[in-house]
Amino acid sequence: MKLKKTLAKKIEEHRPRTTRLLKEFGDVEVSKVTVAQAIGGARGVRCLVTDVSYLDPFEGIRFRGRTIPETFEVLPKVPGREYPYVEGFFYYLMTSEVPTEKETLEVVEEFKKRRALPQYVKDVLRAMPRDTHPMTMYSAGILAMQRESEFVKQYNEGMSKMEYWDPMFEDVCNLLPKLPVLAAFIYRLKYKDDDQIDANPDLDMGGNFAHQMGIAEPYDDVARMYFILHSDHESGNVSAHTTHLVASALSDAYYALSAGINGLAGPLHGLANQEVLSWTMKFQEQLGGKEPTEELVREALWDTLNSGQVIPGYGHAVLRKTDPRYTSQREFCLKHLPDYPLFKLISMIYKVAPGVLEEQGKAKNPWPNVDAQSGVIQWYYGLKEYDFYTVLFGVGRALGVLANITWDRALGYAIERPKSVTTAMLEEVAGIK
Ligand code: AMX
Repeated sequence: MKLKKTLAKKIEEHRPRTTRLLKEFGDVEVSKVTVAQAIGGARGVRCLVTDVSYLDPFEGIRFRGRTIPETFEVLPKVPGREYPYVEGFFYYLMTSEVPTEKETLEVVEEFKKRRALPQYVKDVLRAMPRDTHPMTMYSAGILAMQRESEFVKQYNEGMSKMEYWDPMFEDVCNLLPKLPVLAAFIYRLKYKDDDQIDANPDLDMGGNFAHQMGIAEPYDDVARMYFILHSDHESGNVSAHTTHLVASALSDAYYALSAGINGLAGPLHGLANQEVLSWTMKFQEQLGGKEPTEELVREALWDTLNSGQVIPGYGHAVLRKTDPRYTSQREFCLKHLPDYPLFKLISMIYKVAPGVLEEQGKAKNPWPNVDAQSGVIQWYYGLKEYDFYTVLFGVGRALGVLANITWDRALGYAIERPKSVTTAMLEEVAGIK
């Protein structure tokens, strides 16, 4: 595969930079750690390295140096469709090079060969109670496939550190194409009486996902957009960091991704998209058929805050402006579903919520994040089972975190092991007698 050859070349080019930094500049200080950071989730401590994406607090995410619109613009598009191939995006994330159409199609074909879900995974999922959360099923499905790991096989046979990235890459390319298939299988198992739809050999990753979900066009483009938008958000977020942390112990891609997905399942992280829809539906129920107004939205948001809960979909640990992933999805809505009542309500919340959060004065960022806007699109295209939404996030997130752990192996990043201190030690540093 040209992808693998290009990656090998990029790795060779990159390795001396990391070696030089470590050997010649290892003692240079990058960041200090305050008491607030030690207690408060290491917010802002600069101690992770990734070149796959970078998150600027005001501009938002750049994938390999390109903004979201630039990324969509530059990648090869599926003929007749609005959004690029997810496979081409993966090529780009991995290598930083924009693939040609031919290079993209080679990945599309390779991924088709690798995407069939093993029967035992289906058996495992069918054995789980149907009311199991789909994120639990998704994580379990990934973990069940760990026995397939090429990395483990080659590691047990004995392999040089310099070659670790190769079987990791193979694991990633075996696992990634199965994820949308796994997600669609879980969806049809849980919500459609296990009435499964076979893969369509003519379709790319996004197209086949829509097909196996049983949702018509333009849902294929929604899937492509969604997977790309949710792929990566630099390395410190819970899902990316967890995947990296677990992989740092030389655990394989299956163990690492399954762990990262468990982190994504938390309501302060990926589950927020489910929470947004659940909040909105409850609000509509309370209205009992009345037209929503800005005043009613404001009251409901204050009720949420006053009962000690967070407003889902708003705020961010790093961002200090509206998330461009929110904006990108909003633009999709303005084009495809401008008059849809639920979109209008989400827009009304967008108008009111930042003011409410500012008035409350706690959140450092009152603006919406990706999760405030994603559910309405799914709902519009008929995917109303909102506890499934985080699985979609989890398929997208895999693209970024799996690219990252391949590079972790290539650059020989160490096992992660920050140092802890006791409360008494902090008190001593602070000068408390
Ligand atoms: N609603 C109410 N309170 C909020 C808030 C929100 N949306 N966002 C932040 N706050 C509160 C915090 O809970 C914290 O309160 P505390 O002092 O009583 O503990 C205070 O404001 C300061 O927090 P912060 O520094 O602004 O944010 P953070 O870095 O600690 O947390 C996040 C970031 C995303 C967890 C938080 O904004 C939040 O809970 N948002 C709602 C959940 C959500 O949308 N999560 C998805 C994030 C994106 C993603 O990962 N998918």
